[in-house]
Amino acid sequence: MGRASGVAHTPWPDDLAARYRAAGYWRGRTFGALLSELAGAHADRTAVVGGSVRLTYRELDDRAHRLAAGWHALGVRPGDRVVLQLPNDADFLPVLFGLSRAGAWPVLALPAHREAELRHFAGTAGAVAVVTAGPERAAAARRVAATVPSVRHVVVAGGRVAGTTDLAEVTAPPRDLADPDPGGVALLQLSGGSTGLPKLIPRTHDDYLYSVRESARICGLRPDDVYLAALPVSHNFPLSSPGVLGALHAGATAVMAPDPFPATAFELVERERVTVTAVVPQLARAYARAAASGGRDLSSLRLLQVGGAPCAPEQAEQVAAALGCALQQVYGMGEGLVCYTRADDPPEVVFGTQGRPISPDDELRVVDPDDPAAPSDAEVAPGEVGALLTRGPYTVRGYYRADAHNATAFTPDGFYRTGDLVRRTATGHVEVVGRIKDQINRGGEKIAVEEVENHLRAHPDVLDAVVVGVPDEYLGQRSLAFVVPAGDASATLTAQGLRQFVRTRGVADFKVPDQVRVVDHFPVTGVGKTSRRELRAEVARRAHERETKEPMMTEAVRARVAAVLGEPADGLADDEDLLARGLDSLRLVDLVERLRELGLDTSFGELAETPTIAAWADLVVREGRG
Ligand code: AMP
Ligand code: DBH
Repeated sequence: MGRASGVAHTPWPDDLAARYRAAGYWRGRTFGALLSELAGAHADRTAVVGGSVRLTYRELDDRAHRLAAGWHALGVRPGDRVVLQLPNDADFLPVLFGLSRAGAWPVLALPAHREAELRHFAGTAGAVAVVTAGPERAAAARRVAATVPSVRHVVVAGGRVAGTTDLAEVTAPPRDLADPDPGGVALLQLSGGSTGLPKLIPRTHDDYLYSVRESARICGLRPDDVYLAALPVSHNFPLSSPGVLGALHAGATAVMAPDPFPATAFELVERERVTVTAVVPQLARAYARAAASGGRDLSSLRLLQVGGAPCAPEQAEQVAAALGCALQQVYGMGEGLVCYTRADDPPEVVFGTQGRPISPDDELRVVDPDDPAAPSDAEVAPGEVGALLTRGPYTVRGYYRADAHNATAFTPDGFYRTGDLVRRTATGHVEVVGRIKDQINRGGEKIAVEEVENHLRAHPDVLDAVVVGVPDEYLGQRSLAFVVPAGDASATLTAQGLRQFVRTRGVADFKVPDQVRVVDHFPVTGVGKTSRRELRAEVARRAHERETKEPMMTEAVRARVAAVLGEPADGLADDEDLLARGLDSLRLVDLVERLRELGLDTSFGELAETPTIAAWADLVVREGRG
């Protein structure tokens, strides 16, 4: 073991492993053994609801045994990796447990992953099979199988696809298969992949089930609870925090939502009397708005978990009020550490922090983030913002087959560098302030983008906001805010109004977004988190276009100015003061209308601020269709 290539996972040091066992965190139980126990304890209770299928614990257990034997018959052996890409339906848990009983290690791909990602997972893991659903994903999986030699089987749920194995055929009479080592790998989670492709995270039976068990306890799950998996269930949050596994652990029911949108989720809440669900903040806001318009009985809901991305305190509070249930903030990562606000925390903690860790043995260090390339890892003063490092009984010590990356992603003493900027309160609660690399350096002034985003989100007409850094000739970087309006507020939201709003929130001037762009929606990652990477890529694309469009736009603006002035266009210089040239307020109003044709939503006041053709052309390129 150790960090040599080809090993399964980077083990915890012996002394710590012994301590985690002695403390009762690691109980030497596998996924398969857990399911057997649950089937004994809750045999006829409903374990899983997916579409029109309902499985009791006994049925789930039986299916998992048959699938395990089926995988074995296909030649899948202990330690083999299998890419698992199934949507939220009744197959997911039987397949997961079946693979686990066969000793295989599922690689938990998301339905949103495409061919390039699947190839990366299958290739890195050396997977022997890919399990997926639907004709398009099946076709992608077949192309992956054609190029990754280790892949011998493409298994497709829900029907026959040429050249693949129907999942329904992966079944055989239950047989005795050796229970895998509980200290060994149970599954490979995926990192969010904020840079490059997602990394594979080896989680052991011992460590993962510890986090599931404690999560279920912290969330007060009981047999009469009904958990709705609204987010894609292979993601760590809806899988394990406490997620569907936590629901099973408690003898409760896991309901699989085919999509996370309010119409679907609320119908299931009403029909199945759902008591707990988990969403990312963007969805939480959509739920709050949908709940306000009524129509469904949501009275069974007792707890809404919000996590995965930053949630502003105001919005947490609004969401809780709109849904009329308790709210819990959850800060977690596929690598391990999960923090929860607790049911008995005071409101300012529930709304204003992202909770505290699961385990008394989670070690958190908040260190100087100044130089990520040569980290000193010196702790900051208590209460100060710093980069979070963590290790503990369910946080991995290394990514799978990523030796080079592991050398920098972990400290020499085994702490995982989360990349998150946090502050710890005197009570030990964590406030996530931002990401190390999501800092904008605006002429030396550092801007934590989340801070500005939270101010924008506090605006009643704003559904969501993302701030990114844009290269700037003078400042190095300037800030650009993308804003999605709430409901039909798009007509009333203006760049100028939003900048003014941020100013009135009492923030430093340099934090007021240099530019604001109102958009319909954000690109999202597989689990529904806003993709900053895609937004940045779009900014780069536009910057490129801009270089080619700027001269064109300057001419378009010049022509319109000439028209309202009634003068020839070639007599108007780019940078002359047009107010001095007779562009009075009446004509400016006319010009506002004409610039609208170029996609620029501006005001008379904004134009008057810098009354030159060059400045307005710049506005058009930045904020109009330019
Ligand atoms: P992933 O790589 O998908 O496991 O995402 C983990 C990352 O999501 C964390 O390191 C945080 O950056 C972010 N995250 C998760 N939960 C929260 C939260 N409640 N607030 C802010 N950021 C979060
Ligand atoms: O974002 C995450 O990865 C996440 C959020 C909440 C997570 O992995 C978790 C809870 O377990």
